[in-house]
Amino acid sequence: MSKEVNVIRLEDYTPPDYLIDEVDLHFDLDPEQTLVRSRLTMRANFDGAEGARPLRLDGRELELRSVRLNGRELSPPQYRLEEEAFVLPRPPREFVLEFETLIHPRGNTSLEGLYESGGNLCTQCEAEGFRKITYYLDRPDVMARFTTTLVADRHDFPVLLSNGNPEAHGEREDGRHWVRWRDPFPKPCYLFALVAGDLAHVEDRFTTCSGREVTLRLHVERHNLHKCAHAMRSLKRAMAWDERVYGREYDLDIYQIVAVDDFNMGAMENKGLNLFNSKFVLASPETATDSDYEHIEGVVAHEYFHNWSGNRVTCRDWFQLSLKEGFTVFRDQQFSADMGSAAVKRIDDVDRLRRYQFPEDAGPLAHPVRPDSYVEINNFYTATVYEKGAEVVRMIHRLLGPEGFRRGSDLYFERHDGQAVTVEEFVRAMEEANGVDLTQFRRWYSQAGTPRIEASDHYDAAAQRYTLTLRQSCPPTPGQPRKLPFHIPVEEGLLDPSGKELHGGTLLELREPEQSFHFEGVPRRPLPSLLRGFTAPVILEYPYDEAQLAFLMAHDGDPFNRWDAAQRLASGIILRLMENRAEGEEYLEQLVEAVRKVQTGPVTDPAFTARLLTLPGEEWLAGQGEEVDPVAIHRARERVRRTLAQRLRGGWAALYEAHRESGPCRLDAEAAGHRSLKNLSLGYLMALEDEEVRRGCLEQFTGSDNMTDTLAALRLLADCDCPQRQPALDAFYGQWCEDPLVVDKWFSIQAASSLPDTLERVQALLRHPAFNLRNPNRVRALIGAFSQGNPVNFHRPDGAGYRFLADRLLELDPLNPQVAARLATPLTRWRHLEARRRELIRAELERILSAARLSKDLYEVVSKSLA
Ligand code: 7MF
Ligand code: ZN
Repeated sequence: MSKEVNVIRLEDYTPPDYLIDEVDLHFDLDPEQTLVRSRLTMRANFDGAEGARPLRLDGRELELRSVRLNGRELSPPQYRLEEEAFVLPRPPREFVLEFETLIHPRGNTSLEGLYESGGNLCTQCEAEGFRKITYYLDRPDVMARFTTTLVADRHDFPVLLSNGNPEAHGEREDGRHWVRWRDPFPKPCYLFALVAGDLAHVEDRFTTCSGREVTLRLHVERHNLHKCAHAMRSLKRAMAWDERVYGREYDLDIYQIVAVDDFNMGAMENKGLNLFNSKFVLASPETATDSDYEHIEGVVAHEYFHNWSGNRVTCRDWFQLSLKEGFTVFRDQQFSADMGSAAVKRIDDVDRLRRYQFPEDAGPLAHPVRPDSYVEINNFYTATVYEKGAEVVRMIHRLLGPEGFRRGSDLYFERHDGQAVTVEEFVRAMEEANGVDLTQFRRWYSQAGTPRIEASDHYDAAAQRYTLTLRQSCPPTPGQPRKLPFHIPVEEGLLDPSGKELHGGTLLELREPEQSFHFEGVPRRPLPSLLRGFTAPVILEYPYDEAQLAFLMAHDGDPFNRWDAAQRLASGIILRLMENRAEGEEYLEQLVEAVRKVQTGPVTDPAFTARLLTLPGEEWLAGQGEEVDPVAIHRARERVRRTLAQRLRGGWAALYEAHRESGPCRLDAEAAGHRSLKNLSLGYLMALEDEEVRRGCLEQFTGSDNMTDTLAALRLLADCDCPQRQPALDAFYGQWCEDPLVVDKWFSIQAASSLPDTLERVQALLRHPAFNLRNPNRVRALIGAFSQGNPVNFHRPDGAGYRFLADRLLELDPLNPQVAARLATPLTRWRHLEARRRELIRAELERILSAARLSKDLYEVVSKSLA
């Protein structure tokens, strides 16, 4: 590490020396220059007998105009300004500090703090953005009551919003008006928000379980008013669900959501005033896909659930991020499972975990769910903290059962309401409410890496006894060469040769490095179905042969394991074909027959069947091997896809026809399931490279009345070198060029195409008038889709894909370091690649590192990747 960086460590945590009880904020808003006045009512939080301690308030890029202590203006050396702090050497024990600072929203391209988006002003403060607004104790264990007064031009900014309930408003002579908001709940400053703009809204009401009336408002640009219904419906469902399942009621008179086009992340749970990336709010059947609808429901619920898991009970420090994020992701997953098909939801969540979190846990940036150090906290909003954190909460839920978990969550919310706490308090509430000991289980929070379980078995026919032996291990991760054994819940079932369950649903608790479990009275040698429902975030290996996997795929009583068996079967075959091993061909026959069985069998849940027939992703396949060539993986997978297409052509055509809807598009989950199976079938048919199929695909593209079918067809056309390709892409752009969220889909489809000239096309699209490096959605749609969603082209053997990404990172970093650091992820995933590509990536990482001015964000990701 050449650069001097400040490493923040969990072990260094100390409580704040000063607390803030009340904050009075006053904003004189203007895009060029905003005057912020703050009045902080503060007191010492240490024993006075020790003498005074200096007060250090965080602040970044602020222009200090004046500061008063108890009404008296201060000047240096009464205070001191540092690069990122205001220091008062000897404050009294109780005092009022008043600041006047200037900030410049229009010049703020980092989209953190107060910034401008589409002519409106808005804020993003999590994790440490508030310090870019005014001097403050910018840490989550300082909780204060906020009052916020917004003053702005009435014409440009008719709508003025902040946290809490509206209290007063008025007009001024000079064409400006003002609104005052008061939030009665003490909160850390990361939950602060303001919005000023020319926005329209839709309004609804929700009556809480105790009979209180809550006003719900969704603020969007006027031309998007017709795209709000789904988000509003999702919000009301989430509110009712949290009352029913967790006994949690909303607590203010009003709940508002604002859609913003320039937003670094998905959304933000600011108290009473959520800010959303417009992509997770706006939907209409013509412009949004079924998966957009699902994501919107999930994100709206996630942010709403934070009102309790995050806001009423918040985090003591940022090492505890998973306390609110892991728990809230688990809650939104439970909610979505209740709203639709639970089996499909579980498959999608696990698929996501394996695709994003497993590689993180196996790479140079691996860290525990509760990290013990960081350089830039924004880099720790990771799949590990979120998705693995949710799996850890899910394991507690599984170990305690739904009622026990509810007892634990009730105790947690009641005991810690209004507090800033740690993961430890969460686990302890679960323990105490249930009289259990989770000491060993806590290792899930402190040890990184994906544990492996090797399963083996033995059947004693004479004694009718079946013995299952599980051995666990966990690979070394940065800073953690050796691991202690985890407490792992493993649900199992035993199948007899007819497919009947001999024994099912038992939860085995693996605690030792190696442990055997005995099953008595087993009449025949059973086939084990292991880790049903994916009860733990581990890699479980058992020496299944292809016939056994095909059997489980058809007969397992657990739908998740049916899917998992299909994935195992297909992965094994693809990897063997890649290594040119002869038995690959033979096993391919078994896959064809297994797929034929599914194709011709009864379909009860089409969305599930679609998952069952989807081949494992290239990233996941790559993660299975070492010294991997991503191009070879792509070819082997395509080969399997083509074989399934050719051998089962009639079956795919029949499925396609059977799941076509008649009449106008319906938006319910059932209709969406049919579309997913229909479009999967079309995908196989398109692998035939058949002119008639292409015409049919174009017909679907042209004739569709919904974005799901349109986009599925366009994606397939964009992936084939055929005459229909360019006209379809042009027509799509022509129709949707006014809608940036749809244009993003157009960028992504082209960037994800497996055609050989894709990188050159992506480079040309950088100069397209609709592309804008300052907008995170555009960046992710084009550059992100290429580098994260197109392995065969990103990993071009000449290294041009890596060079392209590194160039973009260097351009983006000075504008928006958070997004740049996140976009760098594909360059951190080199460990499993073959030597030449590893070297090419290393060279690009070194080139980035040698750049003159690198942000902390990008520096941390790149330097850790090289270590
Ligand atoms: C659903 O967690 C799941 C995860 C931080 C920003 C939203 O509520 C959030 C914010 C990031 C990454 C993922 C999500 C969020 C953020 C997210 C959104 C919806 N507190 Br960074
Ligand atoms: Zn969250």
